[in-house]
Amino acid sequence: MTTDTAPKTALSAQSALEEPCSACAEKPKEDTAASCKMLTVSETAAWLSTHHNYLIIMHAHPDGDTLGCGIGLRNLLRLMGKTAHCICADPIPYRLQGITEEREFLLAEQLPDGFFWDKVISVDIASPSLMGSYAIPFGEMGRVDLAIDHHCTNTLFAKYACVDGSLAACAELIFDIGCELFRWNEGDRRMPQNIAVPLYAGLNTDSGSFKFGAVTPVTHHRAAILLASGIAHTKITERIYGSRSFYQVMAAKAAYENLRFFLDRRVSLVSFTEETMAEYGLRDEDIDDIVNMIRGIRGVRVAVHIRPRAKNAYKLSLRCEEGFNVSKIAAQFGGGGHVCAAGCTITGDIHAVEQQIIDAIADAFDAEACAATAARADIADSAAATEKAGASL
Ligand SMILES: [Mn+2]
Repeated sequence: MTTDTAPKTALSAQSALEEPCSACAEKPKEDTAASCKMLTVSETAAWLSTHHNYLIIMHAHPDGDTLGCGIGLRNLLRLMGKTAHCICADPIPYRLQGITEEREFLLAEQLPDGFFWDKVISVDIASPSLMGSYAIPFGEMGRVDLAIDHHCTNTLFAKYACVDGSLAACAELIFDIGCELFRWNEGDRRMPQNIAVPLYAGLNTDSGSFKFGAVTPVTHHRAAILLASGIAHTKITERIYGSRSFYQVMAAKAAYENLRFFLDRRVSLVSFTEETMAEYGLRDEDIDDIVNMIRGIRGVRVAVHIRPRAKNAYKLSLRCEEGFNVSKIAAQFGGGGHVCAAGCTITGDIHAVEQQIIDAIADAFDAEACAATAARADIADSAAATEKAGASL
């Protein structure tokens, strides 16, 4: 167990924290990483046992994983006899409202009177900017005590971090922490439903319904234990995937009308501007799935969805086939994410933003082609050398 006396200011870089992540070999940024201490799952469980009043922050524009982690962790902490509340800078999309039975709002101003937290935890958040309006008061002021995350691009902005970049969902980490404390993975102990439901929703959504490359036998083992708790999994997935709103259908229609291809049809791209959003009456949550819709097209290696974020700023969602790495491209624009699913924000007018992302992808394709040519030349050289050596015998 570690003590709670981490230095509050960034000092010299600690070499141990700069080890490349095994999943994507990205390095955390040195300045923010300097004072962060990594915790294992069991150290995290012990840390959670030590303190009493927790505030949990989810990322803005919440997805199933951040919500599942926030609500699952909150209910886990309450089971431990702690006080815990969650906050999220943006409203919960309709399809994810089933994750919590309480239909509560999760805004900071709606926290109960008299609640004072002594520790702040972020879940599924790779960097402070992803907290939306809570980025400055919490993330950038260095007020996050513990970051629990599965992004290998985590900037280690918190005092402590429990990060495993190899996991399909951050919910798997909350699951492991819960099992460390309550041994739900042993014998016939059952995880309470108010923890298993949000964790299953997080795991199912972030793993692409168990389709993504990060899914392992252990992922399925965790899912098996969640199902064994008796949750109504079809009810959860029906709410999440089984119905679409009128506006989600309008978003799909607008996306197909705006779909374009670049670089010999290896890149599919849909841009939504403020005008497109207004024309179809779309809100941000209506267009979350567009990038996945334009991803599974034969011959397309990278899918790009561009949406308005602020005045003259656009958010880009990137997806790619296995063997390519969109998190590297997102990182060039200050973003991040996973190898096959990443995002970033670029400022400028829409045409300039499109040009920049296409240029970056073209450069990556070129670099890939150069590497392939060099590898072929190496093989040819070594074949020639072998032949020469054979001839001289
Ligand atoms: Mn996640």
